[in-house]
Amino acid sequence: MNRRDFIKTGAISIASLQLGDIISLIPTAQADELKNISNFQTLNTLAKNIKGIEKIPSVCLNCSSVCGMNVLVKDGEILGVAGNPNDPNAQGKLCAKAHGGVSAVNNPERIVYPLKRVGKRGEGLWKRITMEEAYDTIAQKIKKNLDAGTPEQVVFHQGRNKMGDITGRFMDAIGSPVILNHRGLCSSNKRAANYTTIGDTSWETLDASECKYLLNFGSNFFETHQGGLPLLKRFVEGKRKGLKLVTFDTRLSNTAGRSDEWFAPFPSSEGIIALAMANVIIEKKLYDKKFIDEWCNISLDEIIAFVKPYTPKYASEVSGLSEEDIRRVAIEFASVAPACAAFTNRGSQAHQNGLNNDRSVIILNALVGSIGKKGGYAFGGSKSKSHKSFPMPSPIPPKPKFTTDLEDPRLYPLSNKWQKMRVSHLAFDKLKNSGQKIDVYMSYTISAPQTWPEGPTMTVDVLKDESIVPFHACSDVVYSEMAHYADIILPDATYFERYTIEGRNAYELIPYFALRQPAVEPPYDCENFADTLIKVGQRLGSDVSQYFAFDSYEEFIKLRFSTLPKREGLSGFEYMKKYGVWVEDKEKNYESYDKILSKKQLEGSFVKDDIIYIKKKDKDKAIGIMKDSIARKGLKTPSRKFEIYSSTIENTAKSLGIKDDGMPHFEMPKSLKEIKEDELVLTTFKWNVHTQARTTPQKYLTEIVHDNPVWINTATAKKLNIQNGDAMEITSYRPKSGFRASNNDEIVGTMVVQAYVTEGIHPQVIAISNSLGMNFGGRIAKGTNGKKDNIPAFIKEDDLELDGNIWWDKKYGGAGNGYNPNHIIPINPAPLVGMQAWNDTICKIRKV
Ligand SMILES: Nc1nc2c(c(=O)[nH]1)N[C@H]1C(S)=C(S)[C@@H](COP(=O)(O)OP(=O)(O)OC[C@H]3O[C@@H](n4cnc5c(=O)[nH]c(N)nc54)[C@H](O)[C@@H]3O)O[C@H]1N2
Ligand SMILES: Nc1nc2c(c(=O)[nH]1)N[C@H]1C(S)=C(S)[C@@H](COP(=O)(O)OP(=O)(O)OC[C@H]3O[C@@H](n4cnc5c(=O)[nH]c(N)nc54)[C@H](O)[C@@H]3O)O[C@H]1N2
Ligand code: SF4
Ligand SMILES: [Mo]
Repeated sequence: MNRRDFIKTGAISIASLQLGDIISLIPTAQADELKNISNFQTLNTLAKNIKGIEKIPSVCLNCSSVCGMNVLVKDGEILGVAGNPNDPNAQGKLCAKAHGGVSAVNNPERIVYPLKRVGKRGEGLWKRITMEEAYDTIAQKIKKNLDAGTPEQVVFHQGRNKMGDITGRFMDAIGSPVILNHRGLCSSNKRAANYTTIGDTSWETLDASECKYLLNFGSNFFETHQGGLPLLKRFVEGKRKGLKLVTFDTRLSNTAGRSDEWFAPFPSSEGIIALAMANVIIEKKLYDKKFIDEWCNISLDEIIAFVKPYTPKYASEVSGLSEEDIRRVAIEFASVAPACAAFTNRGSQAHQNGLNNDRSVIILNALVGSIGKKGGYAFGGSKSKSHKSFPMPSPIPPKPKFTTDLEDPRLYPLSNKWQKMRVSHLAFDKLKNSGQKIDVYMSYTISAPQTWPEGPTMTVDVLKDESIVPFHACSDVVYSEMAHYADIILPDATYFERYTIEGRNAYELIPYFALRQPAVEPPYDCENFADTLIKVGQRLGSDVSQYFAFDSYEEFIKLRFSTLPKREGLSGFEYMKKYGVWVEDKEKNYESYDKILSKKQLEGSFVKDDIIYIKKKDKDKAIGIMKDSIARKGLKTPSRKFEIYSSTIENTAKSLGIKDDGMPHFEMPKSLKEIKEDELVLTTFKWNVHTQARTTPQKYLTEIVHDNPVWINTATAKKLNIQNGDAMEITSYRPKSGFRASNNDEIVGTMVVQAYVTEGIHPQVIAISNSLGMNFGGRIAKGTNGKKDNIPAFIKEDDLELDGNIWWDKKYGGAGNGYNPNHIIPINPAPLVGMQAWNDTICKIRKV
């Protein structure tokens, strides 16, 4: 039965669960007979019925690259997706995950009703309720805190939330600053490195199609990366013109394997490799003197003195790379400047010293003058029209005037300096061990029990404890690891069924934005969480409801687009619905810092120490820099120049009693420095067909990858008598510095997992992917066959492909659902920024 029939026949064919019925959602692993029924019709149907297919422009959200797509719809049913050629970033390309994502819509294990917990938290007993009851219950819990004057006890925890416009408005309206997110797990060191040096951006936007040499420190952009597909598309174009790619990854990722050269450095040594390359570039006089003189905030002589100690010999000792390679690659890189770029990602930044690693890499671009240049370390992505540039409907709620230690931790002052990056991986520990109380916890697109360090242990302990988390409302599309610990589950619309104003770094360096719009209606009681919040807001009394005087999120988006000029005779909203994308009529944004400020821009400005300011009430705002008596825009750092030395870092460190002269420096994290011969470094990575915790319930993707053995080097395995496929036990230890530091080998956890023996990894490193090892999320995520009828909260009709066809079920000799490594990875925030140092975990292994 297809989706249209679900909708048409309504109540008769929907799930058997009646209002008030109670059911158990603890996953039952009743095996079914393997059946050879295949009902895979999508592609066939698509080919046969090519006529009459509607193309609805929208935006993919199966990962954070947000590529433009056309959703192919016939008779109210999604047949598939194709790239939207109007999208300037992905330019009509999509990856496998985009196609796999379609299965989330008609997933028979989708949550389609609001559910209320009965029994104990985590017991898995649920009662079907109405959406009205859900709104009222949540509103009442929140109202209690508003009446008591404790709005900060209402916490909103978001993951990849693309509707900050409405969720932020909601939190502002109720007066709570406590918004937690995922950034400290993801990219805050990298962002902080870009902000301290360039100031203008949290993220580079490589001009790869024009580039001749890429130095990749720990990005796997063939498979992952936050702008992966748009970058890869341009990389391929560059490659045709002779672009060379050199990758530093501890593991032979698909990017490393397809690079011209792959080096596997010792973890955390990326910074010293980059600094040694800087040393070589200086020694060989391959630097761009003009850029340094004009745009760097320290002189060439100061740079010479600063890089002096970082010799190729020193870097070789630390990283294991040869001196010759470091020299040669540095020379090759600098020789093609400015059409070259050195860049980073989680391989370099997810360390205790990640901020310095990434700063050291970015500085290479400044030395050779490729910052903002054609083919270089371009940026200007932040100039893309983001949802921030659209007006918010009035009245606009004021921002709360206070913060709490939960979302604004005093120990990590740089976490929220430029952007709200938080250090949310400390939040659960704080709730357990500090006095901060909360009352209402709302979670949205986040699966902390799965994706957090110590998620399956610490996070779950806290979420289960009703004295710490008295009330938890979770919005989700499946019965996830997070939903299992909720009191109310809100059935969300999938990203095929809702609106969002989207946009990312503009890889064409021309501002753009996109619209995600519903291609089909959400089924049953499913509702965009934005609409749910609007309805809850309307129930919170006039102080709050005044900010939610619109019927729906669609109306909210229309109001926000109301200032767009007409195009092709269409209103902004109509234009966006038709094309999905708006590209500004502008030139490519190269060397934005060199732009001359216009008379209009300079109106009311004054100059102090060469910096141009505009008078503002609170603090004068810097808008440019005088150079040879000409007013230019400059970079958005305090000095308006590229900052090799950072006063922000020096001063922040001082405020915490940490010694730091503000220059990037290399210091190996204590645990790694003191690593013993029988110890290894445990690292993690992401799969090409999985995204975090969101794709595992999607059948085609999980059919491709459902297992994640631990990568171990052949020589290391041989020493321990471990063969490919053997079970091995990993024991991990607390870090020797930082949060909960322990010098006594305090164990975090152990896990037994299969070995994947390969030459493709550093001998002192092991690697395991995340995204798998789910306890919930349905039969696909669990890797277990079972009868659909056991889980009547979901769409009643089963998908015949799932009905007993999960061939990787352990019961049939398959690999099962894989492993989640996060219970053995310690919470480990890096200094100043608080980024989780995922790749610094010391462990020991033994054959079992
Ligand atoms: N070991 C290890 N752990 C990691 C990482 C790693 O490399 N290694 N990576 C880290 C990184 S970079 C990040 S960003 C974090 C991400 O971690 P998360 O933010 O937790 O992951 P997501 O996959 O974005 O969110 C998953 C949740 O959103 C739900 N969901 C999916 N679609 C929808 C929807 O449309 N609506 C609603 N309401 N819910 C939805 C899913 O069912 C799931 O419960 O994980 C981190 N964890
Ligand atoms: N397919 C897919 N795409 C995604 C995502 C996804 O989950 N799946 N997630 C999105 C998100 S939220 C993010 S943050 C990005 C992440 O994008 P990336 O940062 O590119 O991905 P990761 O796999 O986290 O890490 C990149 C590489 O770092 C390597 N590495 C680990 N430790 C070290 C080390 O100590 N040194 C060095 N040099 N390398 C090391 C790993 O082997 C891995 O290949 O991808 C985004 N895109
Ligand atoms: S890279 Fe991410 S956003 Fe782009 S098509 Fe693939 S899953 Fe979708
Ligand atoms: Mo991430």
